[in-house]
Amino acid sequence: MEPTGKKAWLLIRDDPSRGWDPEGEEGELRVLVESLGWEVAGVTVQRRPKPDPATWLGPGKLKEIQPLLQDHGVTVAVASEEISPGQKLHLEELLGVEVVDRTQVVLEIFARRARSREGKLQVELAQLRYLLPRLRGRGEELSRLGGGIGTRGPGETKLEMDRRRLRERIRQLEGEIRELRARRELVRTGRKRLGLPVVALVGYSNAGKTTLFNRLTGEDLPAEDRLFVTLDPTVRRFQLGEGRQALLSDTVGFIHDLPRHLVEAFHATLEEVNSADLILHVLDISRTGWEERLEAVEEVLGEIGAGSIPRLLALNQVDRLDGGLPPGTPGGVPISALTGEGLEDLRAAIAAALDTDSRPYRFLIPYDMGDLLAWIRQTSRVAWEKFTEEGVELEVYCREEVAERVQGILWQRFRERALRG
Ligand SMILES: Nc1nc2c(ncn2[C@@H]2O[C@H](COP(=O)(O)OP(=O)(O)OP(=O)(O)O)[C@@H](O)[C@H]2O)c(=O)[nH]1
Ligand SMILES: [Mg+2]
Repeated sequence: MEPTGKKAWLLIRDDPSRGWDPEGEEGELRVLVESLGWEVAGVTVQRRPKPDPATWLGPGKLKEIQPLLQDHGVTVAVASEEISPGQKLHLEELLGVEVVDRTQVVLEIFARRARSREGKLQVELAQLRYLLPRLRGRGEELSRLGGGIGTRGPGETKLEMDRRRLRERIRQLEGEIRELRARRELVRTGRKRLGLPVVALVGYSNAGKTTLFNRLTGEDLPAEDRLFVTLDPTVRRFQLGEGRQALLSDTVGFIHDLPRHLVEAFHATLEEVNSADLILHVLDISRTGWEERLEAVEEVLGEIGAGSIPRLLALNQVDRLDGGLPPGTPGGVPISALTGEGLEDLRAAIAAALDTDSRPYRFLIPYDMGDLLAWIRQTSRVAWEKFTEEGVELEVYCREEVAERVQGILWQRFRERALRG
């Protein structure tokens, strides 16, 4: 846990139409705020289907809690959803303390967790895009940016100058991210040439994606009981059983209402998910609120354009269940990434899911083409093999692109032989 800093008061707008119960909302906001090392001194929930345009929560309620904040020595109030710059200003006036919203909290967690250059650039971009419409001429928000002092043009106010610098920095970041994105695209193309299908792990933050990734690939990436431990995508080979292999990618976890700025800025990272052959959705089935988390992940998948990629659901953390699976559990493979329970079933289910767009092909592979034979065995399900005089004859179920490649290699070999006479 990071060193304690602020004393926070949570403000929650309970909106029945959002389908989130206020306890779930409160629990998650508390975890988010505590991840920053802030202490939660109290919570106020107001049932309010529509936010007040000026003050977000009702002004009466706010006046009522103002002295409470004073008594508890609260230094910051946290709004449970993104609020407008005007609402923030009014809230600060009414409450007499700094007000931040959930988006800012999430952005700050991301900023603290980012390790790679790409991760840092993406977080900074998201933060600046959030900040730009909120600059109010105080200029102090810019102190985080550090760096040189821009020169003021003739007649330009401090605020205008700050905005201009911010826009310049945003443009610069967008350019750098574009370059990184192009490089990532190249790496993906290279991977495609391996011919192995790509399985992308997705899921709510803290569901157990990295723990499962480590189990399946034998890696040792950090997995912890905190939100947003993973920010950078990692891709590794893993075994599907019967000698078959695929690539597995681990990436940033989702939460409900993932700030729009983050989804946009993390496009390069999220493209790992978009380009997958199969999405393996890891759901923590042991904790209440899994329905909402399932829904939230589906929503983000839709937002990033991955809605039509085939899914497989892994019902994780079954070791924590007392009885069986909770009523209404959707179809999926029950597993425990921690104990390893169910992982063989999961591998088989992944293989089967990848086979859905496979068709049967028959090949004859000469004995001196051992590499090709090994590659076919890794990428495809072998129905039968026969050792004949000319080579190994086999029937496999594979995707068209794999079959085309094998046929291409065999054809080239045939031509070389024919030319030599
Ligand atoms: N009991 C139990 N705990 C698990 C299981 N899978 C993961 N955990 C724990 O849950 C916590 C989160 O696991 P991670 O693998 O970091 O989760 P994640 O989905 O990668 O999370 P982010 O990267 O933060 O989005 C860790 O403390 C794990 O030890 C499981 O099957 N059973
Ligand atoms: Mg992780």
